[in-house]
Amino acid sequence: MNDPTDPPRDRLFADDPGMLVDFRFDSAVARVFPDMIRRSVPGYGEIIGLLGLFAERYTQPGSTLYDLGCSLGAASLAMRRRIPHPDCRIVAVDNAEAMLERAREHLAADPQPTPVELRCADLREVPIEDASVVVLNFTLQFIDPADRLPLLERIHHGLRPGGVLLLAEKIDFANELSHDFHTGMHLAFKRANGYSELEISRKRSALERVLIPDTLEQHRERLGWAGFQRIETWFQCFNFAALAAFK
Ligand code: GEK
Repeated sequence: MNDPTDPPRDRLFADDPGMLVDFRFDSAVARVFPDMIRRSVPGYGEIIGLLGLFAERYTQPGSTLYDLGCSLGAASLAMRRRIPHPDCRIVAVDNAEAMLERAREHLAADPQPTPVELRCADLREVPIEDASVVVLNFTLQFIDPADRLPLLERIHHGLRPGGVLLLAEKIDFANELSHDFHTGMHLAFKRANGYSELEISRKRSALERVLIPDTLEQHRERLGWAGFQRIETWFQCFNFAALAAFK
């Protein structure tokens, strides 16, 4: 039986014909987002928790942390719990007001002292300054491929020496066998989490032109072009991976 305090269940692609167009981060998505991402992205909860650990280790005194494409603020909340310095702040950015509205509520209910500035803006236009940690958690994949390198260059420029970019993405595979294996396992993960074939195929069509994944090799190469010195892959589950890129 469902606990009445459970987050609302994602049935967007089961019964909303409006979602048959391109995927949008609107109020319907914001309402079910925690359930949607947990049932769709293997390792999401683990990654969010570990972002807190990165913040604990890599936040520099007096610096700014950025959460770009913050959605409901999960990464900001995880980092805020473990930032070891009292004089830091977090800038959390999203261009979907419906997502930010809920992020505002979640942050207000959280007692941690680090200030979080929520900005409704296109993350491509937000200045990155005096940063020690920058998070792009499942967000770069939604940015126009032509804008990805300039964004990473700006992030690199805005990081202090020793600062880190934490990048998590859905990934593609150049090798067909690898592609089929990982996407097949992801499909099994979604089925096991209660999504029907219809929901899975409708969501795939809605995301087709909106979420464009790169391979891990493309990510590593581009991060190198942007100036990052050292790149570590610290998580992978099927076609989802997380990287830490150090300045
Ligand atoms: C999490 N990081 O829970 N400018 C600002 N925001 C954008 C842009 C843009 N150009 N494009 C997309 N977004 C979160 C999860 S979700 C991932 C990130 C997913 C925002 C968009 O509005 C959405 O909130 C977020 O990026 C992507 O750790 O839904 O798979």
